[in-house]
Amino acid sequence: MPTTNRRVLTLDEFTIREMRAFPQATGELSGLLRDIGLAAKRINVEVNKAGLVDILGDAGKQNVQGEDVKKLDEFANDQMVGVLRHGISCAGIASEELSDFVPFEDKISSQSKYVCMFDPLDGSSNIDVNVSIGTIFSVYRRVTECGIPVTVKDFLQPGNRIVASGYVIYGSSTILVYATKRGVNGFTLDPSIGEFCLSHPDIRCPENGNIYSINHGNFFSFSEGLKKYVELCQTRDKSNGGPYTQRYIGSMVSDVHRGLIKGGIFMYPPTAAKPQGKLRLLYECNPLAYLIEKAGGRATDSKQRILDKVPTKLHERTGFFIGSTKMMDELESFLKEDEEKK
Ligand code: AHM
Ligand code: MG
Repeated sequence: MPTTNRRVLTLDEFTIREMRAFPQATGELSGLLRDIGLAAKRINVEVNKAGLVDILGDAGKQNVQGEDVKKLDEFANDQMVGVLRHGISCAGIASEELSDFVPFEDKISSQSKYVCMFDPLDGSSNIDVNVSIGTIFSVYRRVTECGIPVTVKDFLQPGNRIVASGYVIYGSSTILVYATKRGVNGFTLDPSIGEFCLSHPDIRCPENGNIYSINHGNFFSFSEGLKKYVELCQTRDKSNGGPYTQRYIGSMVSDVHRGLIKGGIFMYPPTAAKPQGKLRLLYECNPLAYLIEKAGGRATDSKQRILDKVPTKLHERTGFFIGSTKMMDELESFLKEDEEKK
């Protein structure tokens, strides 16, 4: 019979160990992360059998952003809402798939000090073609007092107030990466025991890299500065690490994860079709920006730090640039030119 390897730390063991570093901690945050881990395991099971059951394809509806909703999106959303509603650590949620936030009004949940925001399945256009997709989440301390239903104020907080954020990627393996002020750690799902096990302790984003990630199809609607930066990526000489490699999965969570591990930059600027940008500040950009900063990288909207943006509505979109600090510095020197020309 195989013996358990006690050198492996599970997600639950890790979060409890982290909690012990704070004698005043109530365990609510560890509970919440455990709930998210549970939802992720259930989503993972469905993602893995997506080709086998009648879960592929559009659900025949559009979400609040006017985009097609896939069945798996709905399933993932239901799992996230379900575990958080029935857990004891979350007072309310907001989701990319729902038009409005949802307060959890039962006695236990409404006493909780945390709210959670998520994109239940990022990169969903990739579901039908077996490409990695993921769940992105962030946790904030509510600003209203505990005991009453949460309000929109609890959700419209800048990213610099995040308590924890992270993502799960359903890929060649399933990995959950999360950040708190204590750092960034990654846990790979061991399917034989159904547990997320610490596989990437204390992740640091390399200062520099040679992979850039952007949808080149939009090239002609990029700003002049951005066009020049992209051209530099392609033409820089060998002694300067060039030419850079271009990679674009179309699931931001996977593109950003690659940058976190290998070094790199991911860019989704405003385009002619999406003048405010495509990606959502609250569900997609803030959680990844918090995580990359905790790992030593940076994220901006080209004018300011993503985490300092004060949101005005739940489904707000933004331009997004994220990655290794040296690459971000260079990119910003080009984007500055655009600002100076205005
Ligand atoms: P989604 O949340 O509807 O899946 O959309 C977000 C995704 C990102 O993961 C990805 O980087 C981007 O949209 C791809 O968009 P495009 O096809 O315009 O390049
Ligand atoms: Mg998304």
